[in-house]
Amino acid sequence: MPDPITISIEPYQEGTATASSLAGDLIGLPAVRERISGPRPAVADFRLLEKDAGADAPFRAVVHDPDAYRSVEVTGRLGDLAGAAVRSVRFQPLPGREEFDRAVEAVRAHAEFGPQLAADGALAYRPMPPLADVTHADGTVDRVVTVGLRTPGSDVKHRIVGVRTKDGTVIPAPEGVSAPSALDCVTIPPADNCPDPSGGPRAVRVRVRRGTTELWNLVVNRPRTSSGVNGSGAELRFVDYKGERVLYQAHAPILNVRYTNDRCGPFRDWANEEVCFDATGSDPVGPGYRLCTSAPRTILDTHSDQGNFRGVAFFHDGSALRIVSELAAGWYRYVTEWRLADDGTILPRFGFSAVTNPCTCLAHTHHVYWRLDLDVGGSTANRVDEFNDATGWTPVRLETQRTRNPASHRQWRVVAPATGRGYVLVPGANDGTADAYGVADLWVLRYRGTETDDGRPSDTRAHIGDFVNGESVDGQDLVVWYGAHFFHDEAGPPPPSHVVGPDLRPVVV
Ligand SMILES: [Cu+2]
Repeated sequence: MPDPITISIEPYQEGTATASSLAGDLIGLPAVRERISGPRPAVADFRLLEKDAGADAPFRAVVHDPDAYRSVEVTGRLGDLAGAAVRSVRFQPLPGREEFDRAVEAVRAHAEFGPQLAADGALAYRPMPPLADVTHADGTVDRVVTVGLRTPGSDVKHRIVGVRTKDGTVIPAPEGVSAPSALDCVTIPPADNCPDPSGGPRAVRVRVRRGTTELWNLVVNRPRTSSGVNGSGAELRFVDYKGERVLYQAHAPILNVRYTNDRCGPFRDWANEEVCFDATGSDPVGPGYRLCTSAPRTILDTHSDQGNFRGVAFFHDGSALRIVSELAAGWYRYVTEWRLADDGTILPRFGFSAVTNPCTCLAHTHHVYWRLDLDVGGSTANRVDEFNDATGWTPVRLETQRTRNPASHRQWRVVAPATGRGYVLVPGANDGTADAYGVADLWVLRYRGTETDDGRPSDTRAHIGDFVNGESVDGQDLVVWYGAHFFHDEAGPPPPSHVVGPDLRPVVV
């Protein structure tokens, strides 16, 4: 009998500056107050731009004024806040539950749509896209929250309306949303009705031990506190296996979907809105992090949007620690999961589902892009090799973006030259190959603290390629991005699985 596995979870305290510790100082900067004068300014985004940042790290923050609907970006160094640069930027925070519920109330009070919503089987739901803001000739912008209406009794089964946040005016056909549709896709109604208690730590330190041997030691952020302008799912940091660093950070900052012939969308999704799934166990550090006594069950298992928990669920299944959460973006539902096996193998996973909507019965492709900041063996000097049948392993010298080639068994490995230890990245059988919209399957980049996501591109496509500019990656601190592409067509044969992701297997070369 091997020794039993024990899992410990404790709150993790950031060692460096955070948005909440700096909020007052940032909002109080004269250059910020000049542009942001409303009564409720808030730091909407904050990040340090350097690994293992010290007291004078460079940072970037966004301060948002929800009343004037204006935002500024603040960039500078922690040691010299007064010297920070401030400039106006466009920023549209996602509608929270309260704002969305207010929009639904406005629709219920509307002369035409109110009665429709009272009918049997009718419902109001969060659609895509979440906002349909209107820009006026004078440059001011009205925030418009979209509301999806399902009216099963009529020819029009779904329509998306807008509600102007400042006065509750209903806009029957806002620009930029799909036309009213006779399609009624997916029979799962949106629920999202599990408790959402406040409190609980932003992040936790998790340890997996076999007997007295520590296998895994890492920090986990729930999706709600994950990094990136659109969040990045369940996020891992400082991942050590048997006392040696493997990953500095691992997350999925880019998520989008494109429909064949653009019959809906395309949409850039977000990965920080948690929804309900089933997780049975205890919450050792408060809400949001649950240690399970049985396997968590998501919408992919239950075909239901209901559940008893939101946040991150941990479960050891006998050979691996599973780290599971479920996300919503409009009508989409995503399962974000990491499996950390006792033997050192790492399996990033993403699963795709949806609740009632007018789009997903049309053929579409989901794209998810993981950012894997590998620091194998604790060293930041790593190397990437690419394998092909004809040529064997070839070192990658310069930043590059690559596509899969199953015929030549193409795969990649990240190696610490000092020790020969590394990880092979084997593409998943279900991971597809990039089309023009998917861009590519793998990127090798020099580590840059400013390149943790692709920002706010004006289109929905992934813009990781903007970071490929010929820098050396041989023996450098490097980052691998990996894309998976899931073709979803309910009219075609059912896919073998609704889950994608590569395998990262430890090797010694
Ligand atoms: Cu789909």
